[in-house]
Amino acid sequence: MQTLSLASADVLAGGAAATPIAYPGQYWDQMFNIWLIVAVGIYLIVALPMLYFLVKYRYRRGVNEQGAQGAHEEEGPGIGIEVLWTVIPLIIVIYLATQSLAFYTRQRTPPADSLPVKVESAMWSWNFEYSNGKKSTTDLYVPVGKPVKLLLSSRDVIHAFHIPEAKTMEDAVPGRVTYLWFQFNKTGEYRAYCREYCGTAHAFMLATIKVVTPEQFEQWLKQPG
Ligand SMILES: [Cu+2]
Repeated sequence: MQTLSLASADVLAGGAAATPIAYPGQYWDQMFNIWLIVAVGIYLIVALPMLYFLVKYRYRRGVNEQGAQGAHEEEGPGIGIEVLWTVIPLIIVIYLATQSLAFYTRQRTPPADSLPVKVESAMWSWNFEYSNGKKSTTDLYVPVGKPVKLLLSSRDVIHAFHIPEAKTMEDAVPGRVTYLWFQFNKTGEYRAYCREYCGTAHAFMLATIKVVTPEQFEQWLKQPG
């Protein structure tokens, strides 16, 4: 059900109707697209008239060489246009700020039915523990279509758990528990990396996220070990 509600939220946010490969990556893509559209729009509104005026009012010998003396100081651009070019950018930046805050909140707030997994990092490995006590190293098994909340800690130095496909990352810091959440909507294997330089074997500090069907996951979870 969570998959459905997350997917319908995407449609409301103007995203693609097709289920995305992973959350919260999808939210970042939507935000990127919104900022891109706004930025390109503003660029065109500014740059196209600029190019036109550049040609129209270019210097030509003997043509209007004195300029309209004092005209700007006396008349000014007018209060109407002043208000217009103050209010419109204000609305745009308020929109971008609230939109960004909404996306940020979604990507930082694990859905209520998230599957909790403890992640202990150490030079140089990732160790996972599920709520029934089941442990694994390097391989993180998760069910497809289900949000997963990772509770990160570290035994030694600062590491960072990074899942490129889900566009999410969080530091694992000694002495405290940090978190991130993600959800994969397609079975398969995805890579996770340590994204905080943590010593000699940092580059080999990898994990594999094995996204399996809920049945396979339940079966795996019940196996001792
Ligand atoms: Cu590391």
